[in-house]
Amino acid sequence: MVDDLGFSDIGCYGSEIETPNLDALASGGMRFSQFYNTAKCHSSRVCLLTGQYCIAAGDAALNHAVTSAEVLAHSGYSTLMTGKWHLQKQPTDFGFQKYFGHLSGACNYFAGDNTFRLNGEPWQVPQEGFYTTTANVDYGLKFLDEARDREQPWYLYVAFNAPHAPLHALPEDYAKYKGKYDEGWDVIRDRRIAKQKQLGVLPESLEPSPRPEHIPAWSELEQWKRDYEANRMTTLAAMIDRVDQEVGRLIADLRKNDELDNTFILFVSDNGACPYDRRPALLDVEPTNANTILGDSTAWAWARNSPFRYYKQNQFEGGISTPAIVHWPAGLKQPVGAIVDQPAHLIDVLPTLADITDSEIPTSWQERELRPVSGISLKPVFNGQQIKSRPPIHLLFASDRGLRDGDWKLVSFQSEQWELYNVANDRCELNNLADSEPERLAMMIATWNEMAKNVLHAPAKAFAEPTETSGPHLHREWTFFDATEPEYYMKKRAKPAAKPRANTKTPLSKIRARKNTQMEVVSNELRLTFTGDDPGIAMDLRGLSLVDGPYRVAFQLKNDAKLTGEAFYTTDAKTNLPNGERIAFDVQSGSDWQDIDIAIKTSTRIHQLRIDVGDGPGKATIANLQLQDADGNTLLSWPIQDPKLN
Ligand SMILES: [Ca+2]
Repeated sequence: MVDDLGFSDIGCYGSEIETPNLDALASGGMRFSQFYNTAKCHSSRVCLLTGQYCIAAGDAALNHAVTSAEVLAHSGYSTLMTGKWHLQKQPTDFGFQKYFGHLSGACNYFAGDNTFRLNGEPWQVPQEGFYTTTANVDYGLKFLDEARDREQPWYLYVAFNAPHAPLHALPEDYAKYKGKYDEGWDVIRDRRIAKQKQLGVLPESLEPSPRPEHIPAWSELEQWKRDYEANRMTTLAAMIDRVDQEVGRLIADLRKNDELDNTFILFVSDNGACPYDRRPALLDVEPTNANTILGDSTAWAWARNSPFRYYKQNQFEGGISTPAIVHWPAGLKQPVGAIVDQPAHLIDVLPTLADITDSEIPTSWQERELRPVSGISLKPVFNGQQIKSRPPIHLLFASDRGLRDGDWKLVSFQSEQWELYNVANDRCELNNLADSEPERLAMMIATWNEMAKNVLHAPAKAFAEPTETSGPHLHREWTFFDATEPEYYMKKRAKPAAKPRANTKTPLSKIRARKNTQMEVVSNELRLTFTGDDPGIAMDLRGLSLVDGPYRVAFQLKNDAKLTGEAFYTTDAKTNLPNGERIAFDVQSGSDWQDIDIAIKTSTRIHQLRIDVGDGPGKATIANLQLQDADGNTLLSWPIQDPKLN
């Protein structure tokens, strides 16, 4: 799995970036043209590993799921992983016998971070000669050799962090692409779409989405912006080329060991290209070292998701469509090089792995309450068959929603009005049929809600009524192309006008009790009495200056009931709780103080935070509530002691 790679970012899906090793897997295997991820990092990893939708599986806690590593270990496989984890605990807690990589969602490619682990133990990143993409394969090859020594079949999950920001390329890869993107995004995108049609990845008749209003024509850009933008894409291309080179090292190793024909290989991306521009523009730099960091570009994300609309996090086709290559000469009965247009999703991976290895997916597991797998085995596709019917594919990340049912797609941008498309002839989602197909629209909305409730077990926040769509879809962290100076280039856009919220009287940063909760503040303790559903506390941090994440939320808790605690947070100012990201944490019953420590694995700042520790009615006491940085330094503590902040 690669990270934040766009649909058209590799050669066999239309790219000009040189990816001969991946292209060879495709031409010697098969490709899917409608394979879906979840549009976001951690949720895609949950689906890939568990066969379930992210929320159903217990989100990052995985407490309602078993992983593919656990299933295959039970069948006698050596289970190996390298790269980005981005979930709770560690891979070695979820069935991987060997693990090298970083637990975090992203890190400096040359310097790493302090979340690296080797087989469960902290691992110090070397100060010289380190690059994550390469290190992942160094350890992958080592683990394979060890598994061969044990004469066991093996399962290796390589989770590259590339080409996720920060944009960082090895000097030799960077040099290869320098000057290659001076023509700009309009030309590159047109060329990619032409190649996609010529390859047969997309139909000749497909009408690509036009350049959206929030992206300027390359020809209109000032020279410094062109230079800066070309440099960003040069770096991205170099990072993707490096992934291909490292995949090539893996393939060479399999070939050398006479394992290539009978190894099932799947290549996918966790979400579409990322539009969030979170770094100031640096001009005249080469990001080929730990100290020079560039961020993502909204316009290049548009070109990289050719020919689709929108980006990472959005449930439009640009956010959720991934290249998906399967290589398995001994097992595939599809014509060599076939391109299959049957829809598939990352939830299908575990059922497929279980099917082709004759493994059983357990229905019970110690200390976990398992929920049923939602994916289906893709083995019939490998056998050259058409899957006649499959349940609708449910799409949800934070407030972005969608549903793929047969030829039809229901989609909503950040819970704005539902839109309806016939993707059989309008995969680029250009002709909204919501008004002309009211019955189908209502039926699909009902299905979306029913699945969110009964399949995902999504919290009530997921069902919030859509808001009116007024004007074009926008996000405040998309590149600010109107900037006249580099330092303003990533400036946050003005927040689009939002409906006033019921609790706008809440003072900034002040803690408040949620509905059905009474709170008494005594010294540094928060004494909570729950009188009904959804009890807990919420903090609004939007008026504060706050360093970027990751963070920890730490507190002591005394609670008279056993339950699962939940924390929610938002990473953009536009999203309001109850929308946002969810983290579950364990709470023990009893009268003793428990130490609660919740990791918030975001690389950006958080805006709102909510903690539910009860399941009402009941009582709980929270003491020493703090927001800390990843190193445990206190950033904020509640009740707020500084009167200025109250
Ligand atoms: Ca990602």
